[in-house]
Amino acid sequence: MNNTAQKWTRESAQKLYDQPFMELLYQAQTVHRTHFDPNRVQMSRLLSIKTGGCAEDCSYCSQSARNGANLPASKLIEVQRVLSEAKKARDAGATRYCMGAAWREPKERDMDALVAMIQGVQDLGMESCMTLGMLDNSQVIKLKQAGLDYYNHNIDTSERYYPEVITTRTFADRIDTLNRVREAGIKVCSGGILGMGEEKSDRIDMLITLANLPEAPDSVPINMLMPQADTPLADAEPIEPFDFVRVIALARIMMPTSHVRLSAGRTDMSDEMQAMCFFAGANSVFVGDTLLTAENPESSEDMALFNKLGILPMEAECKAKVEAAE
Ligand code: SAM
Ligand code: DTB
Ligand code: SF4
Repeated sequence: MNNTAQKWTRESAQKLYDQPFMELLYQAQTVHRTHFDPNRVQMSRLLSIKTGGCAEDCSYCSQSARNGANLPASKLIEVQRVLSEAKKARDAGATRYCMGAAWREPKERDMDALVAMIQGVQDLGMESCMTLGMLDNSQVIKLKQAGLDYYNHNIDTSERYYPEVITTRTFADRIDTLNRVREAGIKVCSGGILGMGEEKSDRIDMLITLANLPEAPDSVPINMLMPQADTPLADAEPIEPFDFVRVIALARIMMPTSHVRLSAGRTDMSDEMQAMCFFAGANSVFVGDTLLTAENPESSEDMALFNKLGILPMEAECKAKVEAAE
């Protein structure tokens, strides 16, 4: 349980954020050590199960049909293909399999295949995660009954900045889906993107919204914008690395028992920046050379970095359960 007894205000969160860098990092690492082994990082693998042609207008995304990126739209891929990819990911060390679809929301006709994917991933002894856009109550219940462990649905930025980035849905729509997912008993994965031209206060406000949810998300992905050609954010000013690390540290302090995921954008980070993020409390990454459509570090590069830092993979809870039952 990630019950957030403390309700964060802008004042209390900003006071933490504005501390000297070393104080902030020391505090974040101290919090981190009270809840986690600082040398373990959870490893998830992503697969795009339906790519491109999305009806939403997210300014950062190559998959929006409304942006100029013109990524060809594919259909939902076959269950067997998903499961053979999931098996490869498991054999390469991933403990959670995350399936993403470029949808505003799933259609009724897709539900049976989604259920089969969840069950297949579970049978492989991995945790399952899906990110499919908005969900209604009956869809949430079907996914829960199939055994879905996590649902990813990012708030992306602050409520103030949200309409500058997306106009085809509201911040409140996002929170509604998050509440439905949590109430159905599926673990929540929600975070955002840094480097979209937002202010420091937007980054802090995004974390306040997440930490002040009725229950803080179990996973908090912090993405660094990967600028995509022919999208409105193709030329966005990159975020200063120390500012990025500060947000990771703040997320760790404000959501002490959540997994903070160093998500998209690692190909543009030095080993030293990633190490600083782990020190600041990040304890989850996506592994494998592709995210949904964009690049991620090669496995060999990640293994070399983890070996240099003495980082070991974190076991999945459900995998441990499967092994104990055998
Ligand atoms: N369509 C679903 C949705 O939007 O919820 C699921 C897939 S969507 C690609 C998942 C998340 O990936 C987005 O919410 C966003 O935070 C992140 N993302 C997408 N494009 C990105 C980019 N170019 N750089 C960094 N993060 C990105
Ligand atoms: C999240 O916060 N980041 C992942 C996952 N959730 C679904 C997606 C990153 C996408 C990066 C751009 C791409 O691969 O197209
Ligand atoms: Fe569609 Fe998701 Fe991309 Fe937005 S982020 S355009 S909803 S795939």
